[in-house]
Amino acid sequence: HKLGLKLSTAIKNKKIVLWLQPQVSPNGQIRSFEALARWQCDGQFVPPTTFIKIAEKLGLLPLLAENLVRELVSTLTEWHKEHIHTPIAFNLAGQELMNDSFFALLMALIADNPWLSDMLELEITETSPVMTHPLIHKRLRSLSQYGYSIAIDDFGTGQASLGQLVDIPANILKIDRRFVSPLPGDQRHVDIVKSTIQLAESLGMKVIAEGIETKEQANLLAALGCQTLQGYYFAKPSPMSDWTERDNAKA
Ligand code: G
Ligand code: G
Ligand code: MN
Ligand code: NA
Repeated sequence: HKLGLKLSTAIKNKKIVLWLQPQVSPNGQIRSFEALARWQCDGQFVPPTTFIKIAEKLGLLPLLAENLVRELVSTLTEWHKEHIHTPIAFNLAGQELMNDSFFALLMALIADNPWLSDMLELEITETSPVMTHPLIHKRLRSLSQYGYSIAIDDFGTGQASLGQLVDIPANILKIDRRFVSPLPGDQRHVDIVKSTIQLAESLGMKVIAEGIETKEQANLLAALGCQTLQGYYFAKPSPMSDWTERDNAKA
């Protein structure tokens, strides 16, 4: 339909861009960023979940993912030259990883730029059914062997959370905001988050809490041992240039 046509033009003309949201230490220092795709269509932002679904139907998801990852690598290359060592996490849909040429691109990027392994992280969401596909597991193992950091996004919201920890060579676990929002008041959620942080630690994984909107949530998560925090309380996602031009990435 009409939105599909506009989307196809937008993808081909690289009108979909990445915004960055910082991931900070408990005292607010930027440790890394998450890249989030943004498309403004006729002055209105279309949610990424909507345009990614349409792009997939149109067979344009691999092209979109390729454009976005190339944009990210070009920013990271600039940062690398300026000795800015702040990693950026890229969201990877299962269908993107199933695509042979996009997977080959990810492998080639790191083969050509070995320093990328410390700078480009991959976030995979466990909610996608394709994530249980053996080919996905195989490819994630290859990407991990090549040096990519792999984060399990939205942890706890999928059907096979614990199974993923066994099957996927992830080194970062992201606690979904549905567990963070009820903090600090709801004791059951406090207990779940506390156990998740302990689980991640015992597996040698780094843990990131998402969706932090209050000082109380930030303080509690830090007290529970979560060393990396992300959410509107610290900063909303904003255009890449906000973080490069102001030199905030150096913080
Ligand atoms: O930015 P926002 O919170 O509206 O993102 C909504 C969803 O879209 C999140 O689940 C996020 O992971 C996903 N998303 C955002 N940007 C990208 C992207 O570049 N690629 C993929 N595959 N998913 C993205
Ligand atoms: O599924 P994923 O974790 O990739 O989705 C991240 C989404 O969460 C992004 O679309 C981002 O805009 C949104 N987000 C980031 N921080 C907050 C927050 O503090 N509160 C809420 N409600 N959403 C957030
Ligand atoms: Mn994410
Ligand atoms: Na999430």
